[in-house]
Amino acid sequence: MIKGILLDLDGVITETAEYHYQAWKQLASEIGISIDRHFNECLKGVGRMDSLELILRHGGVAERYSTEEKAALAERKNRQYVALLKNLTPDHVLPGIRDFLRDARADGMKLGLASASKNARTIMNALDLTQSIDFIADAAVARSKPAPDIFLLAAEGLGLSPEDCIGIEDAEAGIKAIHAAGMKAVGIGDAATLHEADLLLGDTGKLNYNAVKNYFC
Ligand code: B16
Ligand code: MG
Repeated sequence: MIKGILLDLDGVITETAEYHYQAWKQLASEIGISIDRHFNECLKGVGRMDSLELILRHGGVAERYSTEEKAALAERKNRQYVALLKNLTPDHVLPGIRDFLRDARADGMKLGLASASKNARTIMNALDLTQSIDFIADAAVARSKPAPDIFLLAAEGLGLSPEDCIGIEDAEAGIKAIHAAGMKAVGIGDAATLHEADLLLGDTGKLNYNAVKNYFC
């Protein structure tokens, strides 16, 4: 019997990956590194500093920057990302998500957000979804996915045991994090990257609350 559903944000509730990509691409080009959309796939669900490390390694310059310089680079990227978030409106909620949240709540399910983003609250406000969920876990106090921290924090925030919850994710690191937390995972995306998911759906339009509940109960 599941009592709580923990959702990822980027790639599940909305598609902020494109803004992350634009902001990282600009920063990378400013320091002489070229990244493309294919490379961006491996940044999905990965925290800010870990994403920067991957980009620096990709450019072969991981040793060139001090800890302070890396923090400044990440901050520069975040300023650009936050500026791009001004474009976000309630129309940017992915298909099926509003109905899913509404149906889950009407059935008494507790809903939590388990995003790696420190901008999660800003994004949920821009989407007008803050009132539709019960708890937003704080990415600042969690180790990055694939560590289970953010999902464990979200379950705790809802007052539930991990085994009473399922997680929904679009990234491989996220599916691993859900499993490491002792929960079952719904993957949104393709089988090539999300084959470890317990239930795999191609996109959020296929996310039907009753079907998900019946699958896991
Ligand atoms: P921020 P999710 C993740 O969101 C993004 O997929 C990832 O690209 C980003 O680096 C990470 O949040 C941190 O975001 O820089 O805003 O703190 O998929 O876990 O909702
Ligand atoms: Mg995601």
